[in-house]
Amino acid sequence: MPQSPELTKKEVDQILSTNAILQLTLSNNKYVIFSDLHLGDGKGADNFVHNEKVMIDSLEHYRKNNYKLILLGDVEDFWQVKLDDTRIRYNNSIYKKIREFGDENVFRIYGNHDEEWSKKESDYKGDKRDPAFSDGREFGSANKALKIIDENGKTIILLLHGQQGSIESQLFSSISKPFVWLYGKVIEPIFGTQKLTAEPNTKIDSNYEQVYYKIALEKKVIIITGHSHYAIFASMCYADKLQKQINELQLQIKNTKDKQEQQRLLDKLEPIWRDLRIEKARKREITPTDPNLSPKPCYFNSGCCLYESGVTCIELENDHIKLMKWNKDDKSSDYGHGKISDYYQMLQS
Ligand SMILES: [Mn+2]
Repeated sequence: MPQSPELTKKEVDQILSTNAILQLTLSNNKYVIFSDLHLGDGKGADNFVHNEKVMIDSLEHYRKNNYKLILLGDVEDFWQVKLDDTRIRYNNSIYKKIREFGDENVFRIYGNHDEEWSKKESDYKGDKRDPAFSDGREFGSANKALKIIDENGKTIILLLHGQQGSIESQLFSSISKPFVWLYGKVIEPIFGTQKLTAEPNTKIDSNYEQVYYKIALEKKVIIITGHSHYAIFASMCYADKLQKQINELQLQIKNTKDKQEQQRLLDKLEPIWRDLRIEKARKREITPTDPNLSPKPCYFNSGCCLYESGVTCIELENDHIKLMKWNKDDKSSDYGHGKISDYYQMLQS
């Protein structure tokens, strides 16, 4: 589905110009941003379930270190599974770990696969309460976007899932129910049955990153999205980071005589290769921004929680921003970090 630059800009303009968007401050605060878990029911179509443990461990880490949690959309996959079934599967694991942050420390932004959280009116017949919170809030309680402001109230960072401006989201905003309880009634005549069997990480148009990058440049604001399942730090893609890691490890292997050490490095190399192969297979090895220029560090993407080897997230701590990868085997790794004020300043010139 194409990403319309005009539509995206219009929607971002609207979000930037309204005071009705939740605002958070950076100073003395720590936030961790996760998106695109696509929680299902733990069965065959659930692409998240293999990362359940690493997700629990990372949530535990951030809660213990006093982070606030930002859920940047597509936490559930209502296109495939009903909330009641997702709740049954994850209530005592992922949702429990989220609730442990405390309701006041969790901020939910809705995406296109969990858009139901935006809707006060829903035909869903099941339990509409949000399992990410203890206070019983229901559909209609989530945020469209979130602004990180400085001490003068100026927006430094805009956070949104990223479905804004996609033709698909335009189509479905007029339909008040998700796929799964509409099968065969509305969706099928529009897309045919093929669309319904697609994996949850739907193909996002290749101009997606460029569109948000250009808007960030134009609006002179740092933008963080999810949605594409494509982790980006400071306008640089995840595949570039993986390639850099591989090069470094290969050099180490070459310079090592010790057979055991060589094997250890090779074992380390294997999952990184695997992730890079996946990135390449999904044609995500693209330069997300203008290939003719060195990109300004204004666009970030939290990636997703569906990687074969783990999950990615973005940390904000005072003036620092970091892209983290939590691996199933060897804990966490830093995929890029820097100072928000530096990046913001570079954007103003
Ligand atoms: Mn999405």
